[in-house]
Amino acid sequence: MKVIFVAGTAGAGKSLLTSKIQEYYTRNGAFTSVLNLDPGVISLPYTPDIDIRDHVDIVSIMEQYDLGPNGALMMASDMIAAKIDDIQQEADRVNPDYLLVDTPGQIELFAYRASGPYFINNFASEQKCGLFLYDGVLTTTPVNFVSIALLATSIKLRLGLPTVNVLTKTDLIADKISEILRWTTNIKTLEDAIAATTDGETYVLLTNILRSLNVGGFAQGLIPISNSTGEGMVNLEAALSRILNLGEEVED
Ligand SMILES: Nc1nc2c(ncn2[C@@H]2O[C@H](COP(=O)(O)OP(=O)(O)O)[C@@H](O)[C@H]2O)c(=O)[nH]1
Ligand SMILES: [Mg+2]
Repeated sequence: MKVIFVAGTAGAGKSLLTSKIQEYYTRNGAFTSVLNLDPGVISLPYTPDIDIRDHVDIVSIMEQYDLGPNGALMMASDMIAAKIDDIQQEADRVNPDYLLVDTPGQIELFAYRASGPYFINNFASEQKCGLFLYDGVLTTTPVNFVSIALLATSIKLRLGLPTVNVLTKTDLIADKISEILRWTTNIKTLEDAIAATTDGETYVLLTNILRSLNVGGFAQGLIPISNSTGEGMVNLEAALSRILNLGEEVED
């Protein structure tokens, strides 16, 4: 079993991408299951094979501890760690080639509290990797791009997974994609875009952040995809394979 953790900001397309990867892998003959790790989600674009909501119930937490939705969501996210043995057993019983893990909508509850990293470190599998989704519609200005790259880097530090970076919703930003991709491959174009659109403190801050991010090779290989049209899925599968299967394609 190889595990892919799908992470990114709320609304970036994690759940929809999870369903699209499952479809893609299944079509190519790989036995692929999905674990929904978002205790607060109401509807999903796929049927989860394993579901944290079977173990952690937001409504009863709200009632039992007299909490509002945010407090209950925090508590529910913390409880993910306590349910790891049950989830592991279910996953081992299903034993797919690939287990896709759709992470909580609020990335900070998963990445910055203890339970997410704990779950990742302690879940037993052959291989693990992460996907980080840059929300296409939020990534179109240099300020937003650097801000999300900073978040992606911070989350990579927290989760400690080899990570593939993905730019989602390319169908909605067709006129911006080539510019964004240029920023990732030629840092000078991003510096120029920052210089052209910001000044003062913002400029100084962004330029300094960019310098540190660049040392870590921050957005290398950002893969543009659309969950609506399926564009880019082949490239995404190849990038995942490079990490998970040492370059082998998904089996037929
Ligand atoms: N046009 C378009 N919409 C998308 C794409 N990916 C996700 N969405 C939409 O964005 C919204 C949030 O997606 P969802 O998968 O729930 O995001 P999550 O919060 O990261 O799990 C939904 O309305 C999706 O239909 C995409 O590639 N293109
Ligand atoms: Mg979701």
